Amino acid sequence: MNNINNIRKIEGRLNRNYPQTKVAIVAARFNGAIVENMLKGALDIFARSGIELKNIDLIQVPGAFEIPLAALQAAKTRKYQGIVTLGAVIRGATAHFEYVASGATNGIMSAMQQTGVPITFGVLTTETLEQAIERAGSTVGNKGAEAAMALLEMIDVLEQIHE
Ligand code: INI
Repeated sequence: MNNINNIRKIEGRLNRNYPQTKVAIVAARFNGAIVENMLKGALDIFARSGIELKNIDLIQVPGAFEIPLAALQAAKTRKYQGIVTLGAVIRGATAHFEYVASGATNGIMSAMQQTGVPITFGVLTTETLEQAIERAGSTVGNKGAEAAMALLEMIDVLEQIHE
């Protein structure tokens, strides 16, 4: 009988450190107070995972719509093992919510697929400012921290796939 325990299993390890890993954070300035809280969450995860500050580049762009281009160009340099994107698109605040939100989402996915560099999605898309605040470190977690954790997991998974 085949034993599932004999299968080589690849998944992100929670107990490893990332002292050599270089990452970029692409953050939108639009809704800056929200994004700043997500940035704090992401930096906290990186610090706890042994990523050194000198190995983190923060790339700031005007809004979520500009995130994909900056992420794509950063990925193309091959300097980073992974990229976190941070932004907040709030429906209440804009008539062109759908365009900005879907432009950011599709563009980030496309940048990742074009380059093979993991890029995680820390872009909030919410109905209201209150929902954004809740997800940026108050009552419903911190989407920036989640995106940083997902990035570390993907970096580890990709390293193991290539081993
Ligand atoms: N950018 C955001 O990051 N969040 C928003 O909620 C938003 N709104 O409301 O419009 C927003 N707009 C700016 C957009 O991302 C571009 O910077 C702008 O259109 C210039 O290209």
